[in-house]
Amino acid sequence: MKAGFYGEVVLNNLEPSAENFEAEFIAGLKKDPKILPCKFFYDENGSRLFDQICELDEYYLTRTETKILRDNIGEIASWCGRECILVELGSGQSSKTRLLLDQLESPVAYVPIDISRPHLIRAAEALNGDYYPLEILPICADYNCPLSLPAPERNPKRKVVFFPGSTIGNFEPLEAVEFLKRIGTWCVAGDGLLIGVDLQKHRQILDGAYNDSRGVTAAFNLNLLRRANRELGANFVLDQFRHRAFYDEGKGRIEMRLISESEQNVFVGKEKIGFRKGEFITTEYSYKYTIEGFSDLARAAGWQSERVWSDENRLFSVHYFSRKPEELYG
Ligand code: AVI
Repeated sequence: MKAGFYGEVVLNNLEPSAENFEAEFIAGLKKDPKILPCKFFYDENGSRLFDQICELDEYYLTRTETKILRDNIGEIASWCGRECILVELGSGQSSKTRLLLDQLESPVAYVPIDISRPHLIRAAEALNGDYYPLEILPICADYNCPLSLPAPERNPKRKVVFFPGSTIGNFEPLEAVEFLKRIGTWCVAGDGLLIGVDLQKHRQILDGAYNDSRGVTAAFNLNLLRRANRELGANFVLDQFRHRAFYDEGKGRIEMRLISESEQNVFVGKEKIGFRKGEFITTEYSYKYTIEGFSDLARAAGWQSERVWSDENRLFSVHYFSRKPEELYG
């Protein structure tokens, strides 16, 4: 533990059980076409591979969002206001959070929520002490499931939900509306949502970002099968599946797939799953929006657009929304 440590970081553990993984995994493979929820990417190895993706030259999202945050951090912090409680969804390494915490005026508490427990604990402990007397209240959970937030010791003036990385793009648009509505139930009128959203752009840039030349995204995608082998006793032969991501311009989304190289049967526990040669599992959608399109989506969920920041090439956007009073969206 480091010097200046402010008490123990106490983890609120709502980590999903292994049974959830097994049931949802098998159900997804029995669908036609086969599809798995992308939240299963993030075991410890998957989270580490995702961190590596974020450092790739081709994966412009992380560095562009970081630059937007850095270039506008004073203004962003003033939208958040003084003595806020910052709730971060899918906090990972909490690296962008430091930019905010360095600039926020007397933040009361930081609540990182992440599905990967080791990752979350490491990140929370690394922050703890550096921002004394900020309370750090980590929650290990699938933030898609209902959860209630812990009460900090001091009363915050405003709650700000921070959802960077364009993870909102991994929801189908209607699910994204439902999700943003649910986030709204944690909030009162005037609370904030600071959210990173990837923008629609030339397909060549997107193809490169999701089919990187070093094969890190391929390893990240295939890790899902490796995880099933380890945790569910499945017998996927990894080199019998190939990663491929492509951009569907009409739908404005990247589709990530694992394509079967041969006709084969795979066991997941006692379940036998058949694959035709060329048949694929969809493992992720990553929607890309226009600024207006995303503002409309958030408005439908009860959030009012206040300010949008972007980079000079219009690759990525960071939005600040306020929770509308209930009578305006109910
Ligand atoms: C976490 N999420 C926003 C990433 C994305 O870009 O959709 C996940 C990812 N998949 C492949 N590369 C990165």
